[in-house]
Amino acid sequence: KLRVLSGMQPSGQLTLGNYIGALQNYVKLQHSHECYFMVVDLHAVTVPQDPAALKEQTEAVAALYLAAGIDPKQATVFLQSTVTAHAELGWLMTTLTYMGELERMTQFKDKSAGKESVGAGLFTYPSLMAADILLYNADLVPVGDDQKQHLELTRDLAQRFNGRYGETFTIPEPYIPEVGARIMSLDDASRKMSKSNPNAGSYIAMLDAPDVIRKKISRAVTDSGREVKFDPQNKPEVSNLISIYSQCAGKSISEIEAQYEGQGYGPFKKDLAEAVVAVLEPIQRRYAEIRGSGELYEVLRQGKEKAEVQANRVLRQVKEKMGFVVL
Ligand code: AQP
Repeated sequence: KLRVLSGMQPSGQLTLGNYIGALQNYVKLQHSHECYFMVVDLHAVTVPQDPAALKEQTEAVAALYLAAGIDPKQATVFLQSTVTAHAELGWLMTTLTYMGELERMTQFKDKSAGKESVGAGLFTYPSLMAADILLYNADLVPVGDDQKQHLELTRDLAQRFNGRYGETFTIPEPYIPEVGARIMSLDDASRKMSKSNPNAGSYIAMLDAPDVIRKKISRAVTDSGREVKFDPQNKPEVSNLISIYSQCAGKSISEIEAQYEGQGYGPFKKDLAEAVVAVLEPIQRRYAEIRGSGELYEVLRQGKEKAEVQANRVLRQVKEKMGFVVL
């Protein structure tokens, strides 16, 4: 079986973008692949986090994995910080990474833009992400479009290590969905939907109540036209909504265009909201059950144990190859 690894940051509430771009693919892949899905809490602290909020969000992301359909019997679900090999290999990968490579990362440029001071961890984050993936010799990494560049760097680092120290790492491939890899903000179609956006109207959180979802969609920016037409260049806002609709309702883009021909945006937005609610409501119900049941920590403990076996094996190999004394 091919091996899959991916993760999400508990840096806010998971959004519909996280779900469509990544989480729903995790759920699909678990049946055919050996999967490791983690909550990347060490990445979340690359920007300041309130400790109580971090803990709550970490539990929420893990519970949402399960609520969305990840079965801990099929896939290993764990918290990154509980498997200490991540931090260790992360450091070793940092030493292998060139400053210029990190300077080219667009996510760093976006997240540091206009800030007076940013933590060094925000800059070196891609090296830790490489470690996350390489520790499991993952073949496939399901991610949204925004992570493509980081994954390229992971591949370069794996090749560099293998070249210098001998074949060690599998070179991972990205697994990027054709539709929905980049869901845009509801208030600005030039920016991706992001859980850390301070404007809650810009995203749909997976845990938003149905009425909140309806309100956010009715307020989503469109254009002054009235044609429901997929044309990302000229109609980025409407095209984004069509992508969301297509993913949530399982309809093709041309079906949606035909369905709303000549009707304007009103009926389209109404149905879109119901399609989103239909996807998220059952997940929210399961989420409430999971948070109430107390099973989460046990799942995460077992996940940690399984992940550790694999990660420690690779870390040991790496340290031996680099010339550390391994006792
Ligand atoms: N807008 C999006 N459309 C499709 N996929 C997306 N992903 C993120 N935003 C979108 C994918 O979700 C996974 C988890 O992302 P992450 O937690 O590692 O952080 P991120 O990529 O930086 O996502 P956010 O939501 O924008 O978080 P913050 O605001 O904390 O930076 C990844 O696979 C990502 O591609």
